[in-house]
Amino acid sequence: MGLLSILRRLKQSPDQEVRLLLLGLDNSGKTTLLKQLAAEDISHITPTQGFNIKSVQSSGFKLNVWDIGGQRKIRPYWRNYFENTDVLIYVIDSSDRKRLEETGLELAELLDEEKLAAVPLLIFANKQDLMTATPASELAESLHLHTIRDRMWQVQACSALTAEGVQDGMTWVCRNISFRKK
Ligand SMILES: Nc1nc2c(ncn2[C@@H]2O[C@H](COP(=O)(O)OP(=O)(O)OP(=O)(O)O)[C@@H](O)[C@H]2O)c(=O)[nH]1
Ligand SMILES: [Mg+2]
Repeated sequence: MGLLSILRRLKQSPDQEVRLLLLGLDNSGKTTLLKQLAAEDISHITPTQGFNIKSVQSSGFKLNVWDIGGQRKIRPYWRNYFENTDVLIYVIDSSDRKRLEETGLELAELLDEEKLAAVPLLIFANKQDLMTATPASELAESLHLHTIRDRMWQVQACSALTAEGVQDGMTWVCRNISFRKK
């Protein structure tokens, strides 16, 4: 390693801490995604009753990822986690056509939250490994995502099960981190 690159590394460290909030309906795959990000075993995941948090390093950032349970009775508690969020990651089960409207309504409510105003939004169109999954572009259209004009946003097709598309999504996240609190 050359002197310059060593100096550059020293200058960059310590990694900047960022807060990522993972939300979405129950069964959408948030915890599976979180474990995939942390390179942990994904074979024994049960519905989240409270929340999980993990820290992962990426692109010179220390990403503190908060995964909150998505069951209907837990959703009122989502708001306790809004503060200081740098990027909101919204996870959708692309194969769950029956709850597409429900997930759209929850997302619309989040976009109206003052504490999440202008926070960049990544939507993971998850479970793309399933034959029955709706393509990400079609989801974007159904949810009228093109009407979002008050923040940066992106839809990323992925499978938390196979990890396909997950890194592409995280690359977008790292490029769009907002440092509103600094
Ligand atoms: N086929 C497929 N199954 C997935 C994928 N991601 C998650 N699952 C499965 O979906 C189910 C729910 O996953 P979880 O990660 O527990 O979902 P969650 O969003 O954390 O659910 P709550 O904690 O209840 O909010 C599990 O059986 C996962 O194995 C995926 O990309 N493809
Ligand atoms: Mg969970």
